[in-house]
Amino acid sequence: MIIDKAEVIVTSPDRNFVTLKLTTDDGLSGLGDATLNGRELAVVAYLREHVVPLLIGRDASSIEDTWQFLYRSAYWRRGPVTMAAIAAVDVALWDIKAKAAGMPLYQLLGGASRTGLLAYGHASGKTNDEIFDSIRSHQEQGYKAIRVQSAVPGLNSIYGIASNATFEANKGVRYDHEPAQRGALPNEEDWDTRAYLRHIPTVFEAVRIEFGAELPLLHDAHHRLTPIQAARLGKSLEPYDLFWIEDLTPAENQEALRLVRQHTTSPLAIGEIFNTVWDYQLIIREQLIDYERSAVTHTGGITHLKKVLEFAAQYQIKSGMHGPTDISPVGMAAAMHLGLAIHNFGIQEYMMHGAKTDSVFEQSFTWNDGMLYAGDKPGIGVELDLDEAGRYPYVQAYLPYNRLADGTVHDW
Ligand code: GCO
Ligand code: MG
Repeated sequence: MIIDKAEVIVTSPDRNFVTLKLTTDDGLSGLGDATLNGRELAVVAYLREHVVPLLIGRDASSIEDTWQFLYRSAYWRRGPVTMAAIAAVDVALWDIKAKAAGMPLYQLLGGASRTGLLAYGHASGKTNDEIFDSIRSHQEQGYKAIRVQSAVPGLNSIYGIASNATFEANKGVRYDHEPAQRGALPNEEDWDTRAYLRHIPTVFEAVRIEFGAELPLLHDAHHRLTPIQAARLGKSLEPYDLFWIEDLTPAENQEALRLVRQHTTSPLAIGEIFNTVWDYQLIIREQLIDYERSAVTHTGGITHLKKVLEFAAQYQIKSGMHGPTDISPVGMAAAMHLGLAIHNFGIQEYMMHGAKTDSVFEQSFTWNDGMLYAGDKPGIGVELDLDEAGRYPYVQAYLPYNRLADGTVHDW
């Protein structure tokens, strides 16, 4: 099993995706997701210029050795570009190994620890009534756990809220905020932490009154708060029994969560922008979080994320893998196989992709009654239609950013 071909495929059906396809001399192929939203081409160049030449002629079955070789030989370790590139190689090699074994990947990872994966979707709205409609639409689609994001009175835009058009078109379920096709410059949004902290508890109070105590609810603060503001939000949401509050403080500062943890029993999740176990070292050891949010795609693939999650398991911390639409179906499938195999699975984020994306990536995972099922096809169970992919060339797209009322750039 010698790697004799490595192709980096860029396609933009509903948004940009970067996929690595490795082929071996005995005709097996594997896929890995290398999508880094808004910085896609940096990973493309990293792969094409620096990684592909190292792969040709290597033994496709040496997954751990290839991982260590790519990580250590670069000398410049970690970081989202490097780790997304390594992740793509790693997942493609696992896909090949599982195909060679004639097994779905989760079997090689130890076999299934559960029958399916509980997933959560994204409800949002500008008013409480819109949020209620969006929650109901999600429930009609089967979702049993729901993230709730709300507009804040006085602010024009806010993270995680569907535009009117996408909300209507997708009946509140599929929305493509942070889409491709944003044009040449990023959208500027506005932010006011005090207004947000006043408003969000009223939203969760209304949602609990409308939907009762049972429904697992989640919320994402998208790294916008200081530790003391985060502590206050955690405390003020305690009566509404959230499944988790995510990314309360900027993720770079692990120590910030010490203060938050001292003040609230709301469960905490962080890590969608982390890339390695080193980013988690302090918060796992000090038990400052309850769920770790890393995606296979951004955290060095199956090989590395499995190690991070095993470390987390020693402290009863569970997985809550990142799964927005900027993770491709290849990345989602990899997450499902890993989530099925590990003991400490918590929940999987799942935003459905659009029809065009589904036409490029032929998927065998399924969605039924709020649960994801990885399927039993050999490998990760996703194939890429190169002709379809070729119909959708790359589109320059940036994530939005925030400014405060006085013009200061704030965390987005
Ligand atoms: C989430 C995330 C995403 C990110 C996006 C950035 O919880 O799903 O916060 O919505 O903003 O992945 O590319
Ligand atoms: Mg998030």
